[in-house]
Amino acid sequence: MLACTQMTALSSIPVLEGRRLAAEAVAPMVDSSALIADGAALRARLAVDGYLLLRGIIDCDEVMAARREVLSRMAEVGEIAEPAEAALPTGTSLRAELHPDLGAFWRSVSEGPAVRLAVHGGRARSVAAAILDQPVRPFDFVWLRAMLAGRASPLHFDHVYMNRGTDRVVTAWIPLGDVAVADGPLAVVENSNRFDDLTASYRGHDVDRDPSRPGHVAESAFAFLKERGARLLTSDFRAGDLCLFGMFTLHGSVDNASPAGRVRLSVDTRWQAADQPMDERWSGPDPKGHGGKGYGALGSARPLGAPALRR
Ligand SMILES: O=C(O)CCC(=O)C(=O)O
Repeated sequence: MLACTQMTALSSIPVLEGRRLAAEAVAPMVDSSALIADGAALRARLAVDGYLLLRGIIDCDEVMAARREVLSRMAEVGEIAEPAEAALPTGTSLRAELHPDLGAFWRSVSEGPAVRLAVHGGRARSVAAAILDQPVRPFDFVWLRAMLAGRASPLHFDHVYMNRGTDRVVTAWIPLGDVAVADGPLAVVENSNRFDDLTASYRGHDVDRDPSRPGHVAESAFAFLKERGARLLTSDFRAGDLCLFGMFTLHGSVDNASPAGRVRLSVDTRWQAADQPMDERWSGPDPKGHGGKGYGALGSARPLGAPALRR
């Protein structure tokens, strides 16, 4: 039974590709928190909606400790002004001078003890186990993102980046702190888990084996949504919230349009069935990542303000 879900109005209409969406092109994600104690209901809801928004899953103190840990490392390299909690960029960066191995620096931030506790801790694990209905293990690699005002992630399926192990993988998107719509949170395309033509065209694509074809939807998101008659779903996320989705739910983020210019922090992690093979790019003590570049291939591993990367 799929009752007990909630929709809360969005605090603002998201901006995408520098333009505000039409009000009718966007809607709030459904809040499925009421189903948390019922694994079968969570799985059924995920199968229907393609995502699960679950509020207050991770201990808020743990999330805020992770946020402080990341911001203090970015303040150390001169990118975030003091007090670092405000997450305001200085407009300059000493990251490349102080840490010529940018991948090693971002790996050290991503492996910070507070970050790891928040994103791989017991609450996140037990939700992932309920979704996959068996014991789970996380990818060792985590995607820590520091998104400047004006930035967003393009629409994509996760499958194309991580399909060398098993298909039994779920993504967990975790805001490090409150991320209101204006801060540029995660967004999913409504019903995209049922875009069978698109799933068929991306299934089996591996962005590292075939770099000639991008992993993301190359056309404008505005045109894409119009063509499909689909809405973009997002939310005002609070510290402790979690959004889960499968490998074939189209998602990205909306523009960080923070009036204050605040940096948006989040981590996306992956959980998979523990008894299944793992994609070798994302496992082990020093995951190889895309093209063997490890954390160095992540856009956020570059000095804050460096041009965005798209794959
Ligand atoms: O946080 C973002 O901007 C994108 C997140 C994402 O692509 C993911 O969670 O897979």
